[in-house]
Amino acid sequence: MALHTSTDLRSSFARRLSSMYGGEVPAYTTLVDVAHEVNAEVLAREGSAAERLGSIDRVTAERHGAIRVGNPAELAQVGRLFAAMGMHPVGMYDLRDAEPTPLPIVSTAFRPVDPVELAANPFRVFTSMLVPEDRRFFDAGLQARVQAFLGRRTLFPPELLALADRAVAEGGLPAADAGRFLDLATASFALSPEPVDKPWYDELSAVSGVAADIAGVTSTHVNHLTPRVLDIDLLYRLMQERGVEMIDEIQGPPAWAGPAVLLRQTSFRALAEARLVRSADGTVAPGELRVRFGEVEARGIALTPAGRDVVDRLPADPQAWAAALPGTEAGFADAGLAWFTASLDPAAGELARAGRRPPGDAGGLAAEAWVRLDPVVYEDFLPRSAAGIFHSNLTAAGQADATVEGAPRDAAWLAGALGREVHDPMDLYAAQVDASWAAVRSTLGVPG
Ligand code: OOG
Ligand code: NI
Repeated sequence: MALHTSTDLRSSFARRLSSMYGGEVPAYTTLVDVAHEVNAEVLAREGSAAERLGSIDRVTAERHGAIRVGNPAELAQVGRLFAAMGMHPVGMYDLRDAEPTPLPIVSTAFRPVDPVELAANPFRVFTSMLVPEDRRFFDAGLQARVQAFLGRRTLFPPELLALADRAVAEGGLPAADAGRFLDLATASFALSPEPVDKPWYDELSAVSGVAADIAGVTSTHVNHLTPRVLDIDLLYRLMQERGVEMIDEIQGPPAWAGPAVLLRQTSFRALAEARLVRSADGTVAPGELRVRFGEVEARGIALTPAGRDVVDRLPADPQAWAAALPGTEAGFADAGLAWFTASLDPAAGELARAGRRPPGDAGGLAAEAWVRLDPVVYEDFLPRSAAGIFHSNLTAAGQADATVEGAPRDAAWLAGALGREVHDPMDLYAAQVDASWAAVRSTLGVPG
């Protein structure tokens, strides 16, 4: 019997999570409906240009999730789970010195790294881990209690992790095991009906709302699931018209006249959800928590390090962008500011028949239309936007003592905790572009 591959498991998991989350948070379903409405409108308005940054099928199915865990052991288990779905850690985001609100977490994103896998299903999960060792947030006593609490809980049943390891070792799972894997994986991210221990939750909320969400409860859950939209400004207006209160702004690049780059995101405010709450005297009563929110994103072209150097310094002001950057894709390509893959231009055959010889340089090959350039979509996240989204959705701002030394955490540390390589996003984009040029040069017989 055919195995369910990592690609199948990733697509099924994304769908299952989406239907579970839609049941838990009905506003998410509204957001997905409006996103689809907007995408259909952009497709009708722009035709094939709307698919320049991904097919409408990919964009319609596209989601990112956000989850939060407490310690390296839990993070390593998340790594095993996502490996079975062909999702690998990419990038390290340190939100502990985020502006305007430092957060006691470090994060990575699990996602496919192969362009073919991204095209098949680009599901990605922004995954944050608490850093209770960081003295700016936790004193020694609280650190010890947080670690003990986390040490006592089990987020993922051993059967699930064993199935995940088997899927990796055997290149997939037979149907029945795949079904069981998906059931257990999805259930691991459901909101728990367990009463929340109020004094403990409140103590952690005083440090940070994120600390309480992570270590104040005995299980983990999806924080949000984010659909991709082709016109985020339109979506923002439509959601407001439907009476959904959005955060004050769209995070990331401004709406400007030039090409869409990187990532623009916005969200609606965290919703009150019914949760059982246990008070200090032991009584359990219905209460509510505001943690989970709805987010939507628009993706643009991935920028090179040179492009990031320019853009990361710019204010979110369309005029400043127009003054500092070229207004077209070709301009970005010429200036080396964004990533583009190369492929044989349909006109190349005619040029060859007319007796022309392809030039050796990349610029000439593109200018003379031997080679066409296609933008590489930004597949990652932006720490500043992530911090902004966290901040606008936290009820308690929390506190950090900037006068003490934090705990050092970097990508190498994260790789050690995960027991797997943490890919550098820029290396992935560069490798994809290099491979495309090597292939097209070999077809044209032009040495690199
Ligand atoms: C993650 C926030 C960051 C994004 O899209 O930048 C994020 C979280 O709330 O756990 O999801
Ligand atoms: Ni998000």
